[in-house]
Amino acid sequence: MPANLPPDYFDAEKRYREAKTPKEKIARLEEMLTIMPKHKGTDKLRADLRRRISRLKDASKTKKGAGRRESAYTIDREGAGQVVVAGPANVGKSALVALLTNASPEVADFPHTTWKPTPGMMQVENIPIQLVDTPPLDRDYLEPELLDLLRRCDLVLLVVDLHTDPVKQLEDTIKLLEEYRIVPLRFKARYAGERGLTYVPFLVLANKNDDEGTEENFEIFRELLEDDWPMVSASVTTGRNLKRFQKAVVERLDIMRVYSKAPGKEPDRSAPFILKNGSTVADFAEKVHKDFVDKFKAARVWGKAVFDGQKVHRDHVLADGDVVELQI
Ligand SMILES: Nc1nc2c(ncn2[C@@H]2O[C@H](COP(=O)(O)OP(=O)(O)OP(=O)(O)O)[C@@H](O)[C@H]2O)c(=O)[nH]1
Ligand SMILES: [Mg+2]
Repeated sequence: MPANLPPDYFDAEKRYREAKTPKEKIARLEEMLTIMPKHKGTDKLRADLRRRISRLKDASKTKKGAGRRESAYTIDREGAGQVVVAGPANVGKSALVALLTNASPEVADFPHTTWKPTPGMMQVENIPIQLVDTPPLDRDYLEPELLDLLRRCDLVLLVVDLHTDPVKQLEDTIKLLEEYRIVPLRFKARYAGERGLTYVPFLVLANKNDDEGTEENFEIFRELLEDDWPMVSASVTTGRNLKRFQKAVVERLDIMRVYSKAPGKEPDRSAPFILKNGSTVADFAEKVHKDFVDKFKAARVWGKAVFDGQKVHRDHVLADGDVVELQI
């Protein structure tokens, strides 16, 4: 589609080329962005302008700073797991992070709104989970640091839009990541013998399933997919199925909550210890305090799978919601 730019735009571009300082350049680029008409034919151009503005802003910040360049992609893992919200442009990644966490990334009705990752904490009952909003996965603007973030995280939440060819969105994204040696852990067997791959757990979120009327889109999407993806469908806008989505995230992170209890006292249920499913009493003790692993003599457990207060061995496998009293 042609861009059909108005003459004003070319005047602004000329002024941009004449600008000398970064501040002036940013102002001129912003001017070009305002003048540029908003339609499909200018998507890429606007994206490019926003990227240049963001780069310039970054660069001028670093200059003022104390030397070392702190990348926006250096995000400390917090809470029970780091979930990177990734996917094509305009699918609702930022809207999801803005709605479910304390962060407020910009949401807008055009592609390439996001240029930088933004972390926020999502509370699922009493489990804090970190969601990281990211720029769209686009071949033309792929930051190596985004790929590194995806390699390191605990779960990739791949968001697609049920209104705009979700099958293609999913397949293209997976293909792109595969080129950079990032592949779904679930399909590990397919890559047997290949080297240098990073296997990451994925969860697919088919977004914009706003009401009963869009449920059929989801059914069709699922039927058209060749692979059996861990998947959930919801709507950020209407809030439909978001609880189910949060539950799926916890399941995919493969975690459980265990509470610590002092003798004769009630446990603090607002502050669970988060452990991988299948963890034992010894793993729990280590989490409470690294000296405890060797020191504790016995443990008692209250929970669904045991008698209340039952004495257990250090290799006893715990279940979600268990309360443990370590006897030191
Ligand atoms: N109908 C509908 N629209 C949604 C939903 N979630 C997000 N949107 C809209 O989709 C558009 C894009 O949302 P963003 O959150 O900016 O999308 P993004 O994936 O972060 O986009 P980029 O930053 O460009 O990658 C906005 O107009 C949102 O209001 C949803 O569940 N239903
Ligand atoms: Mg965004």
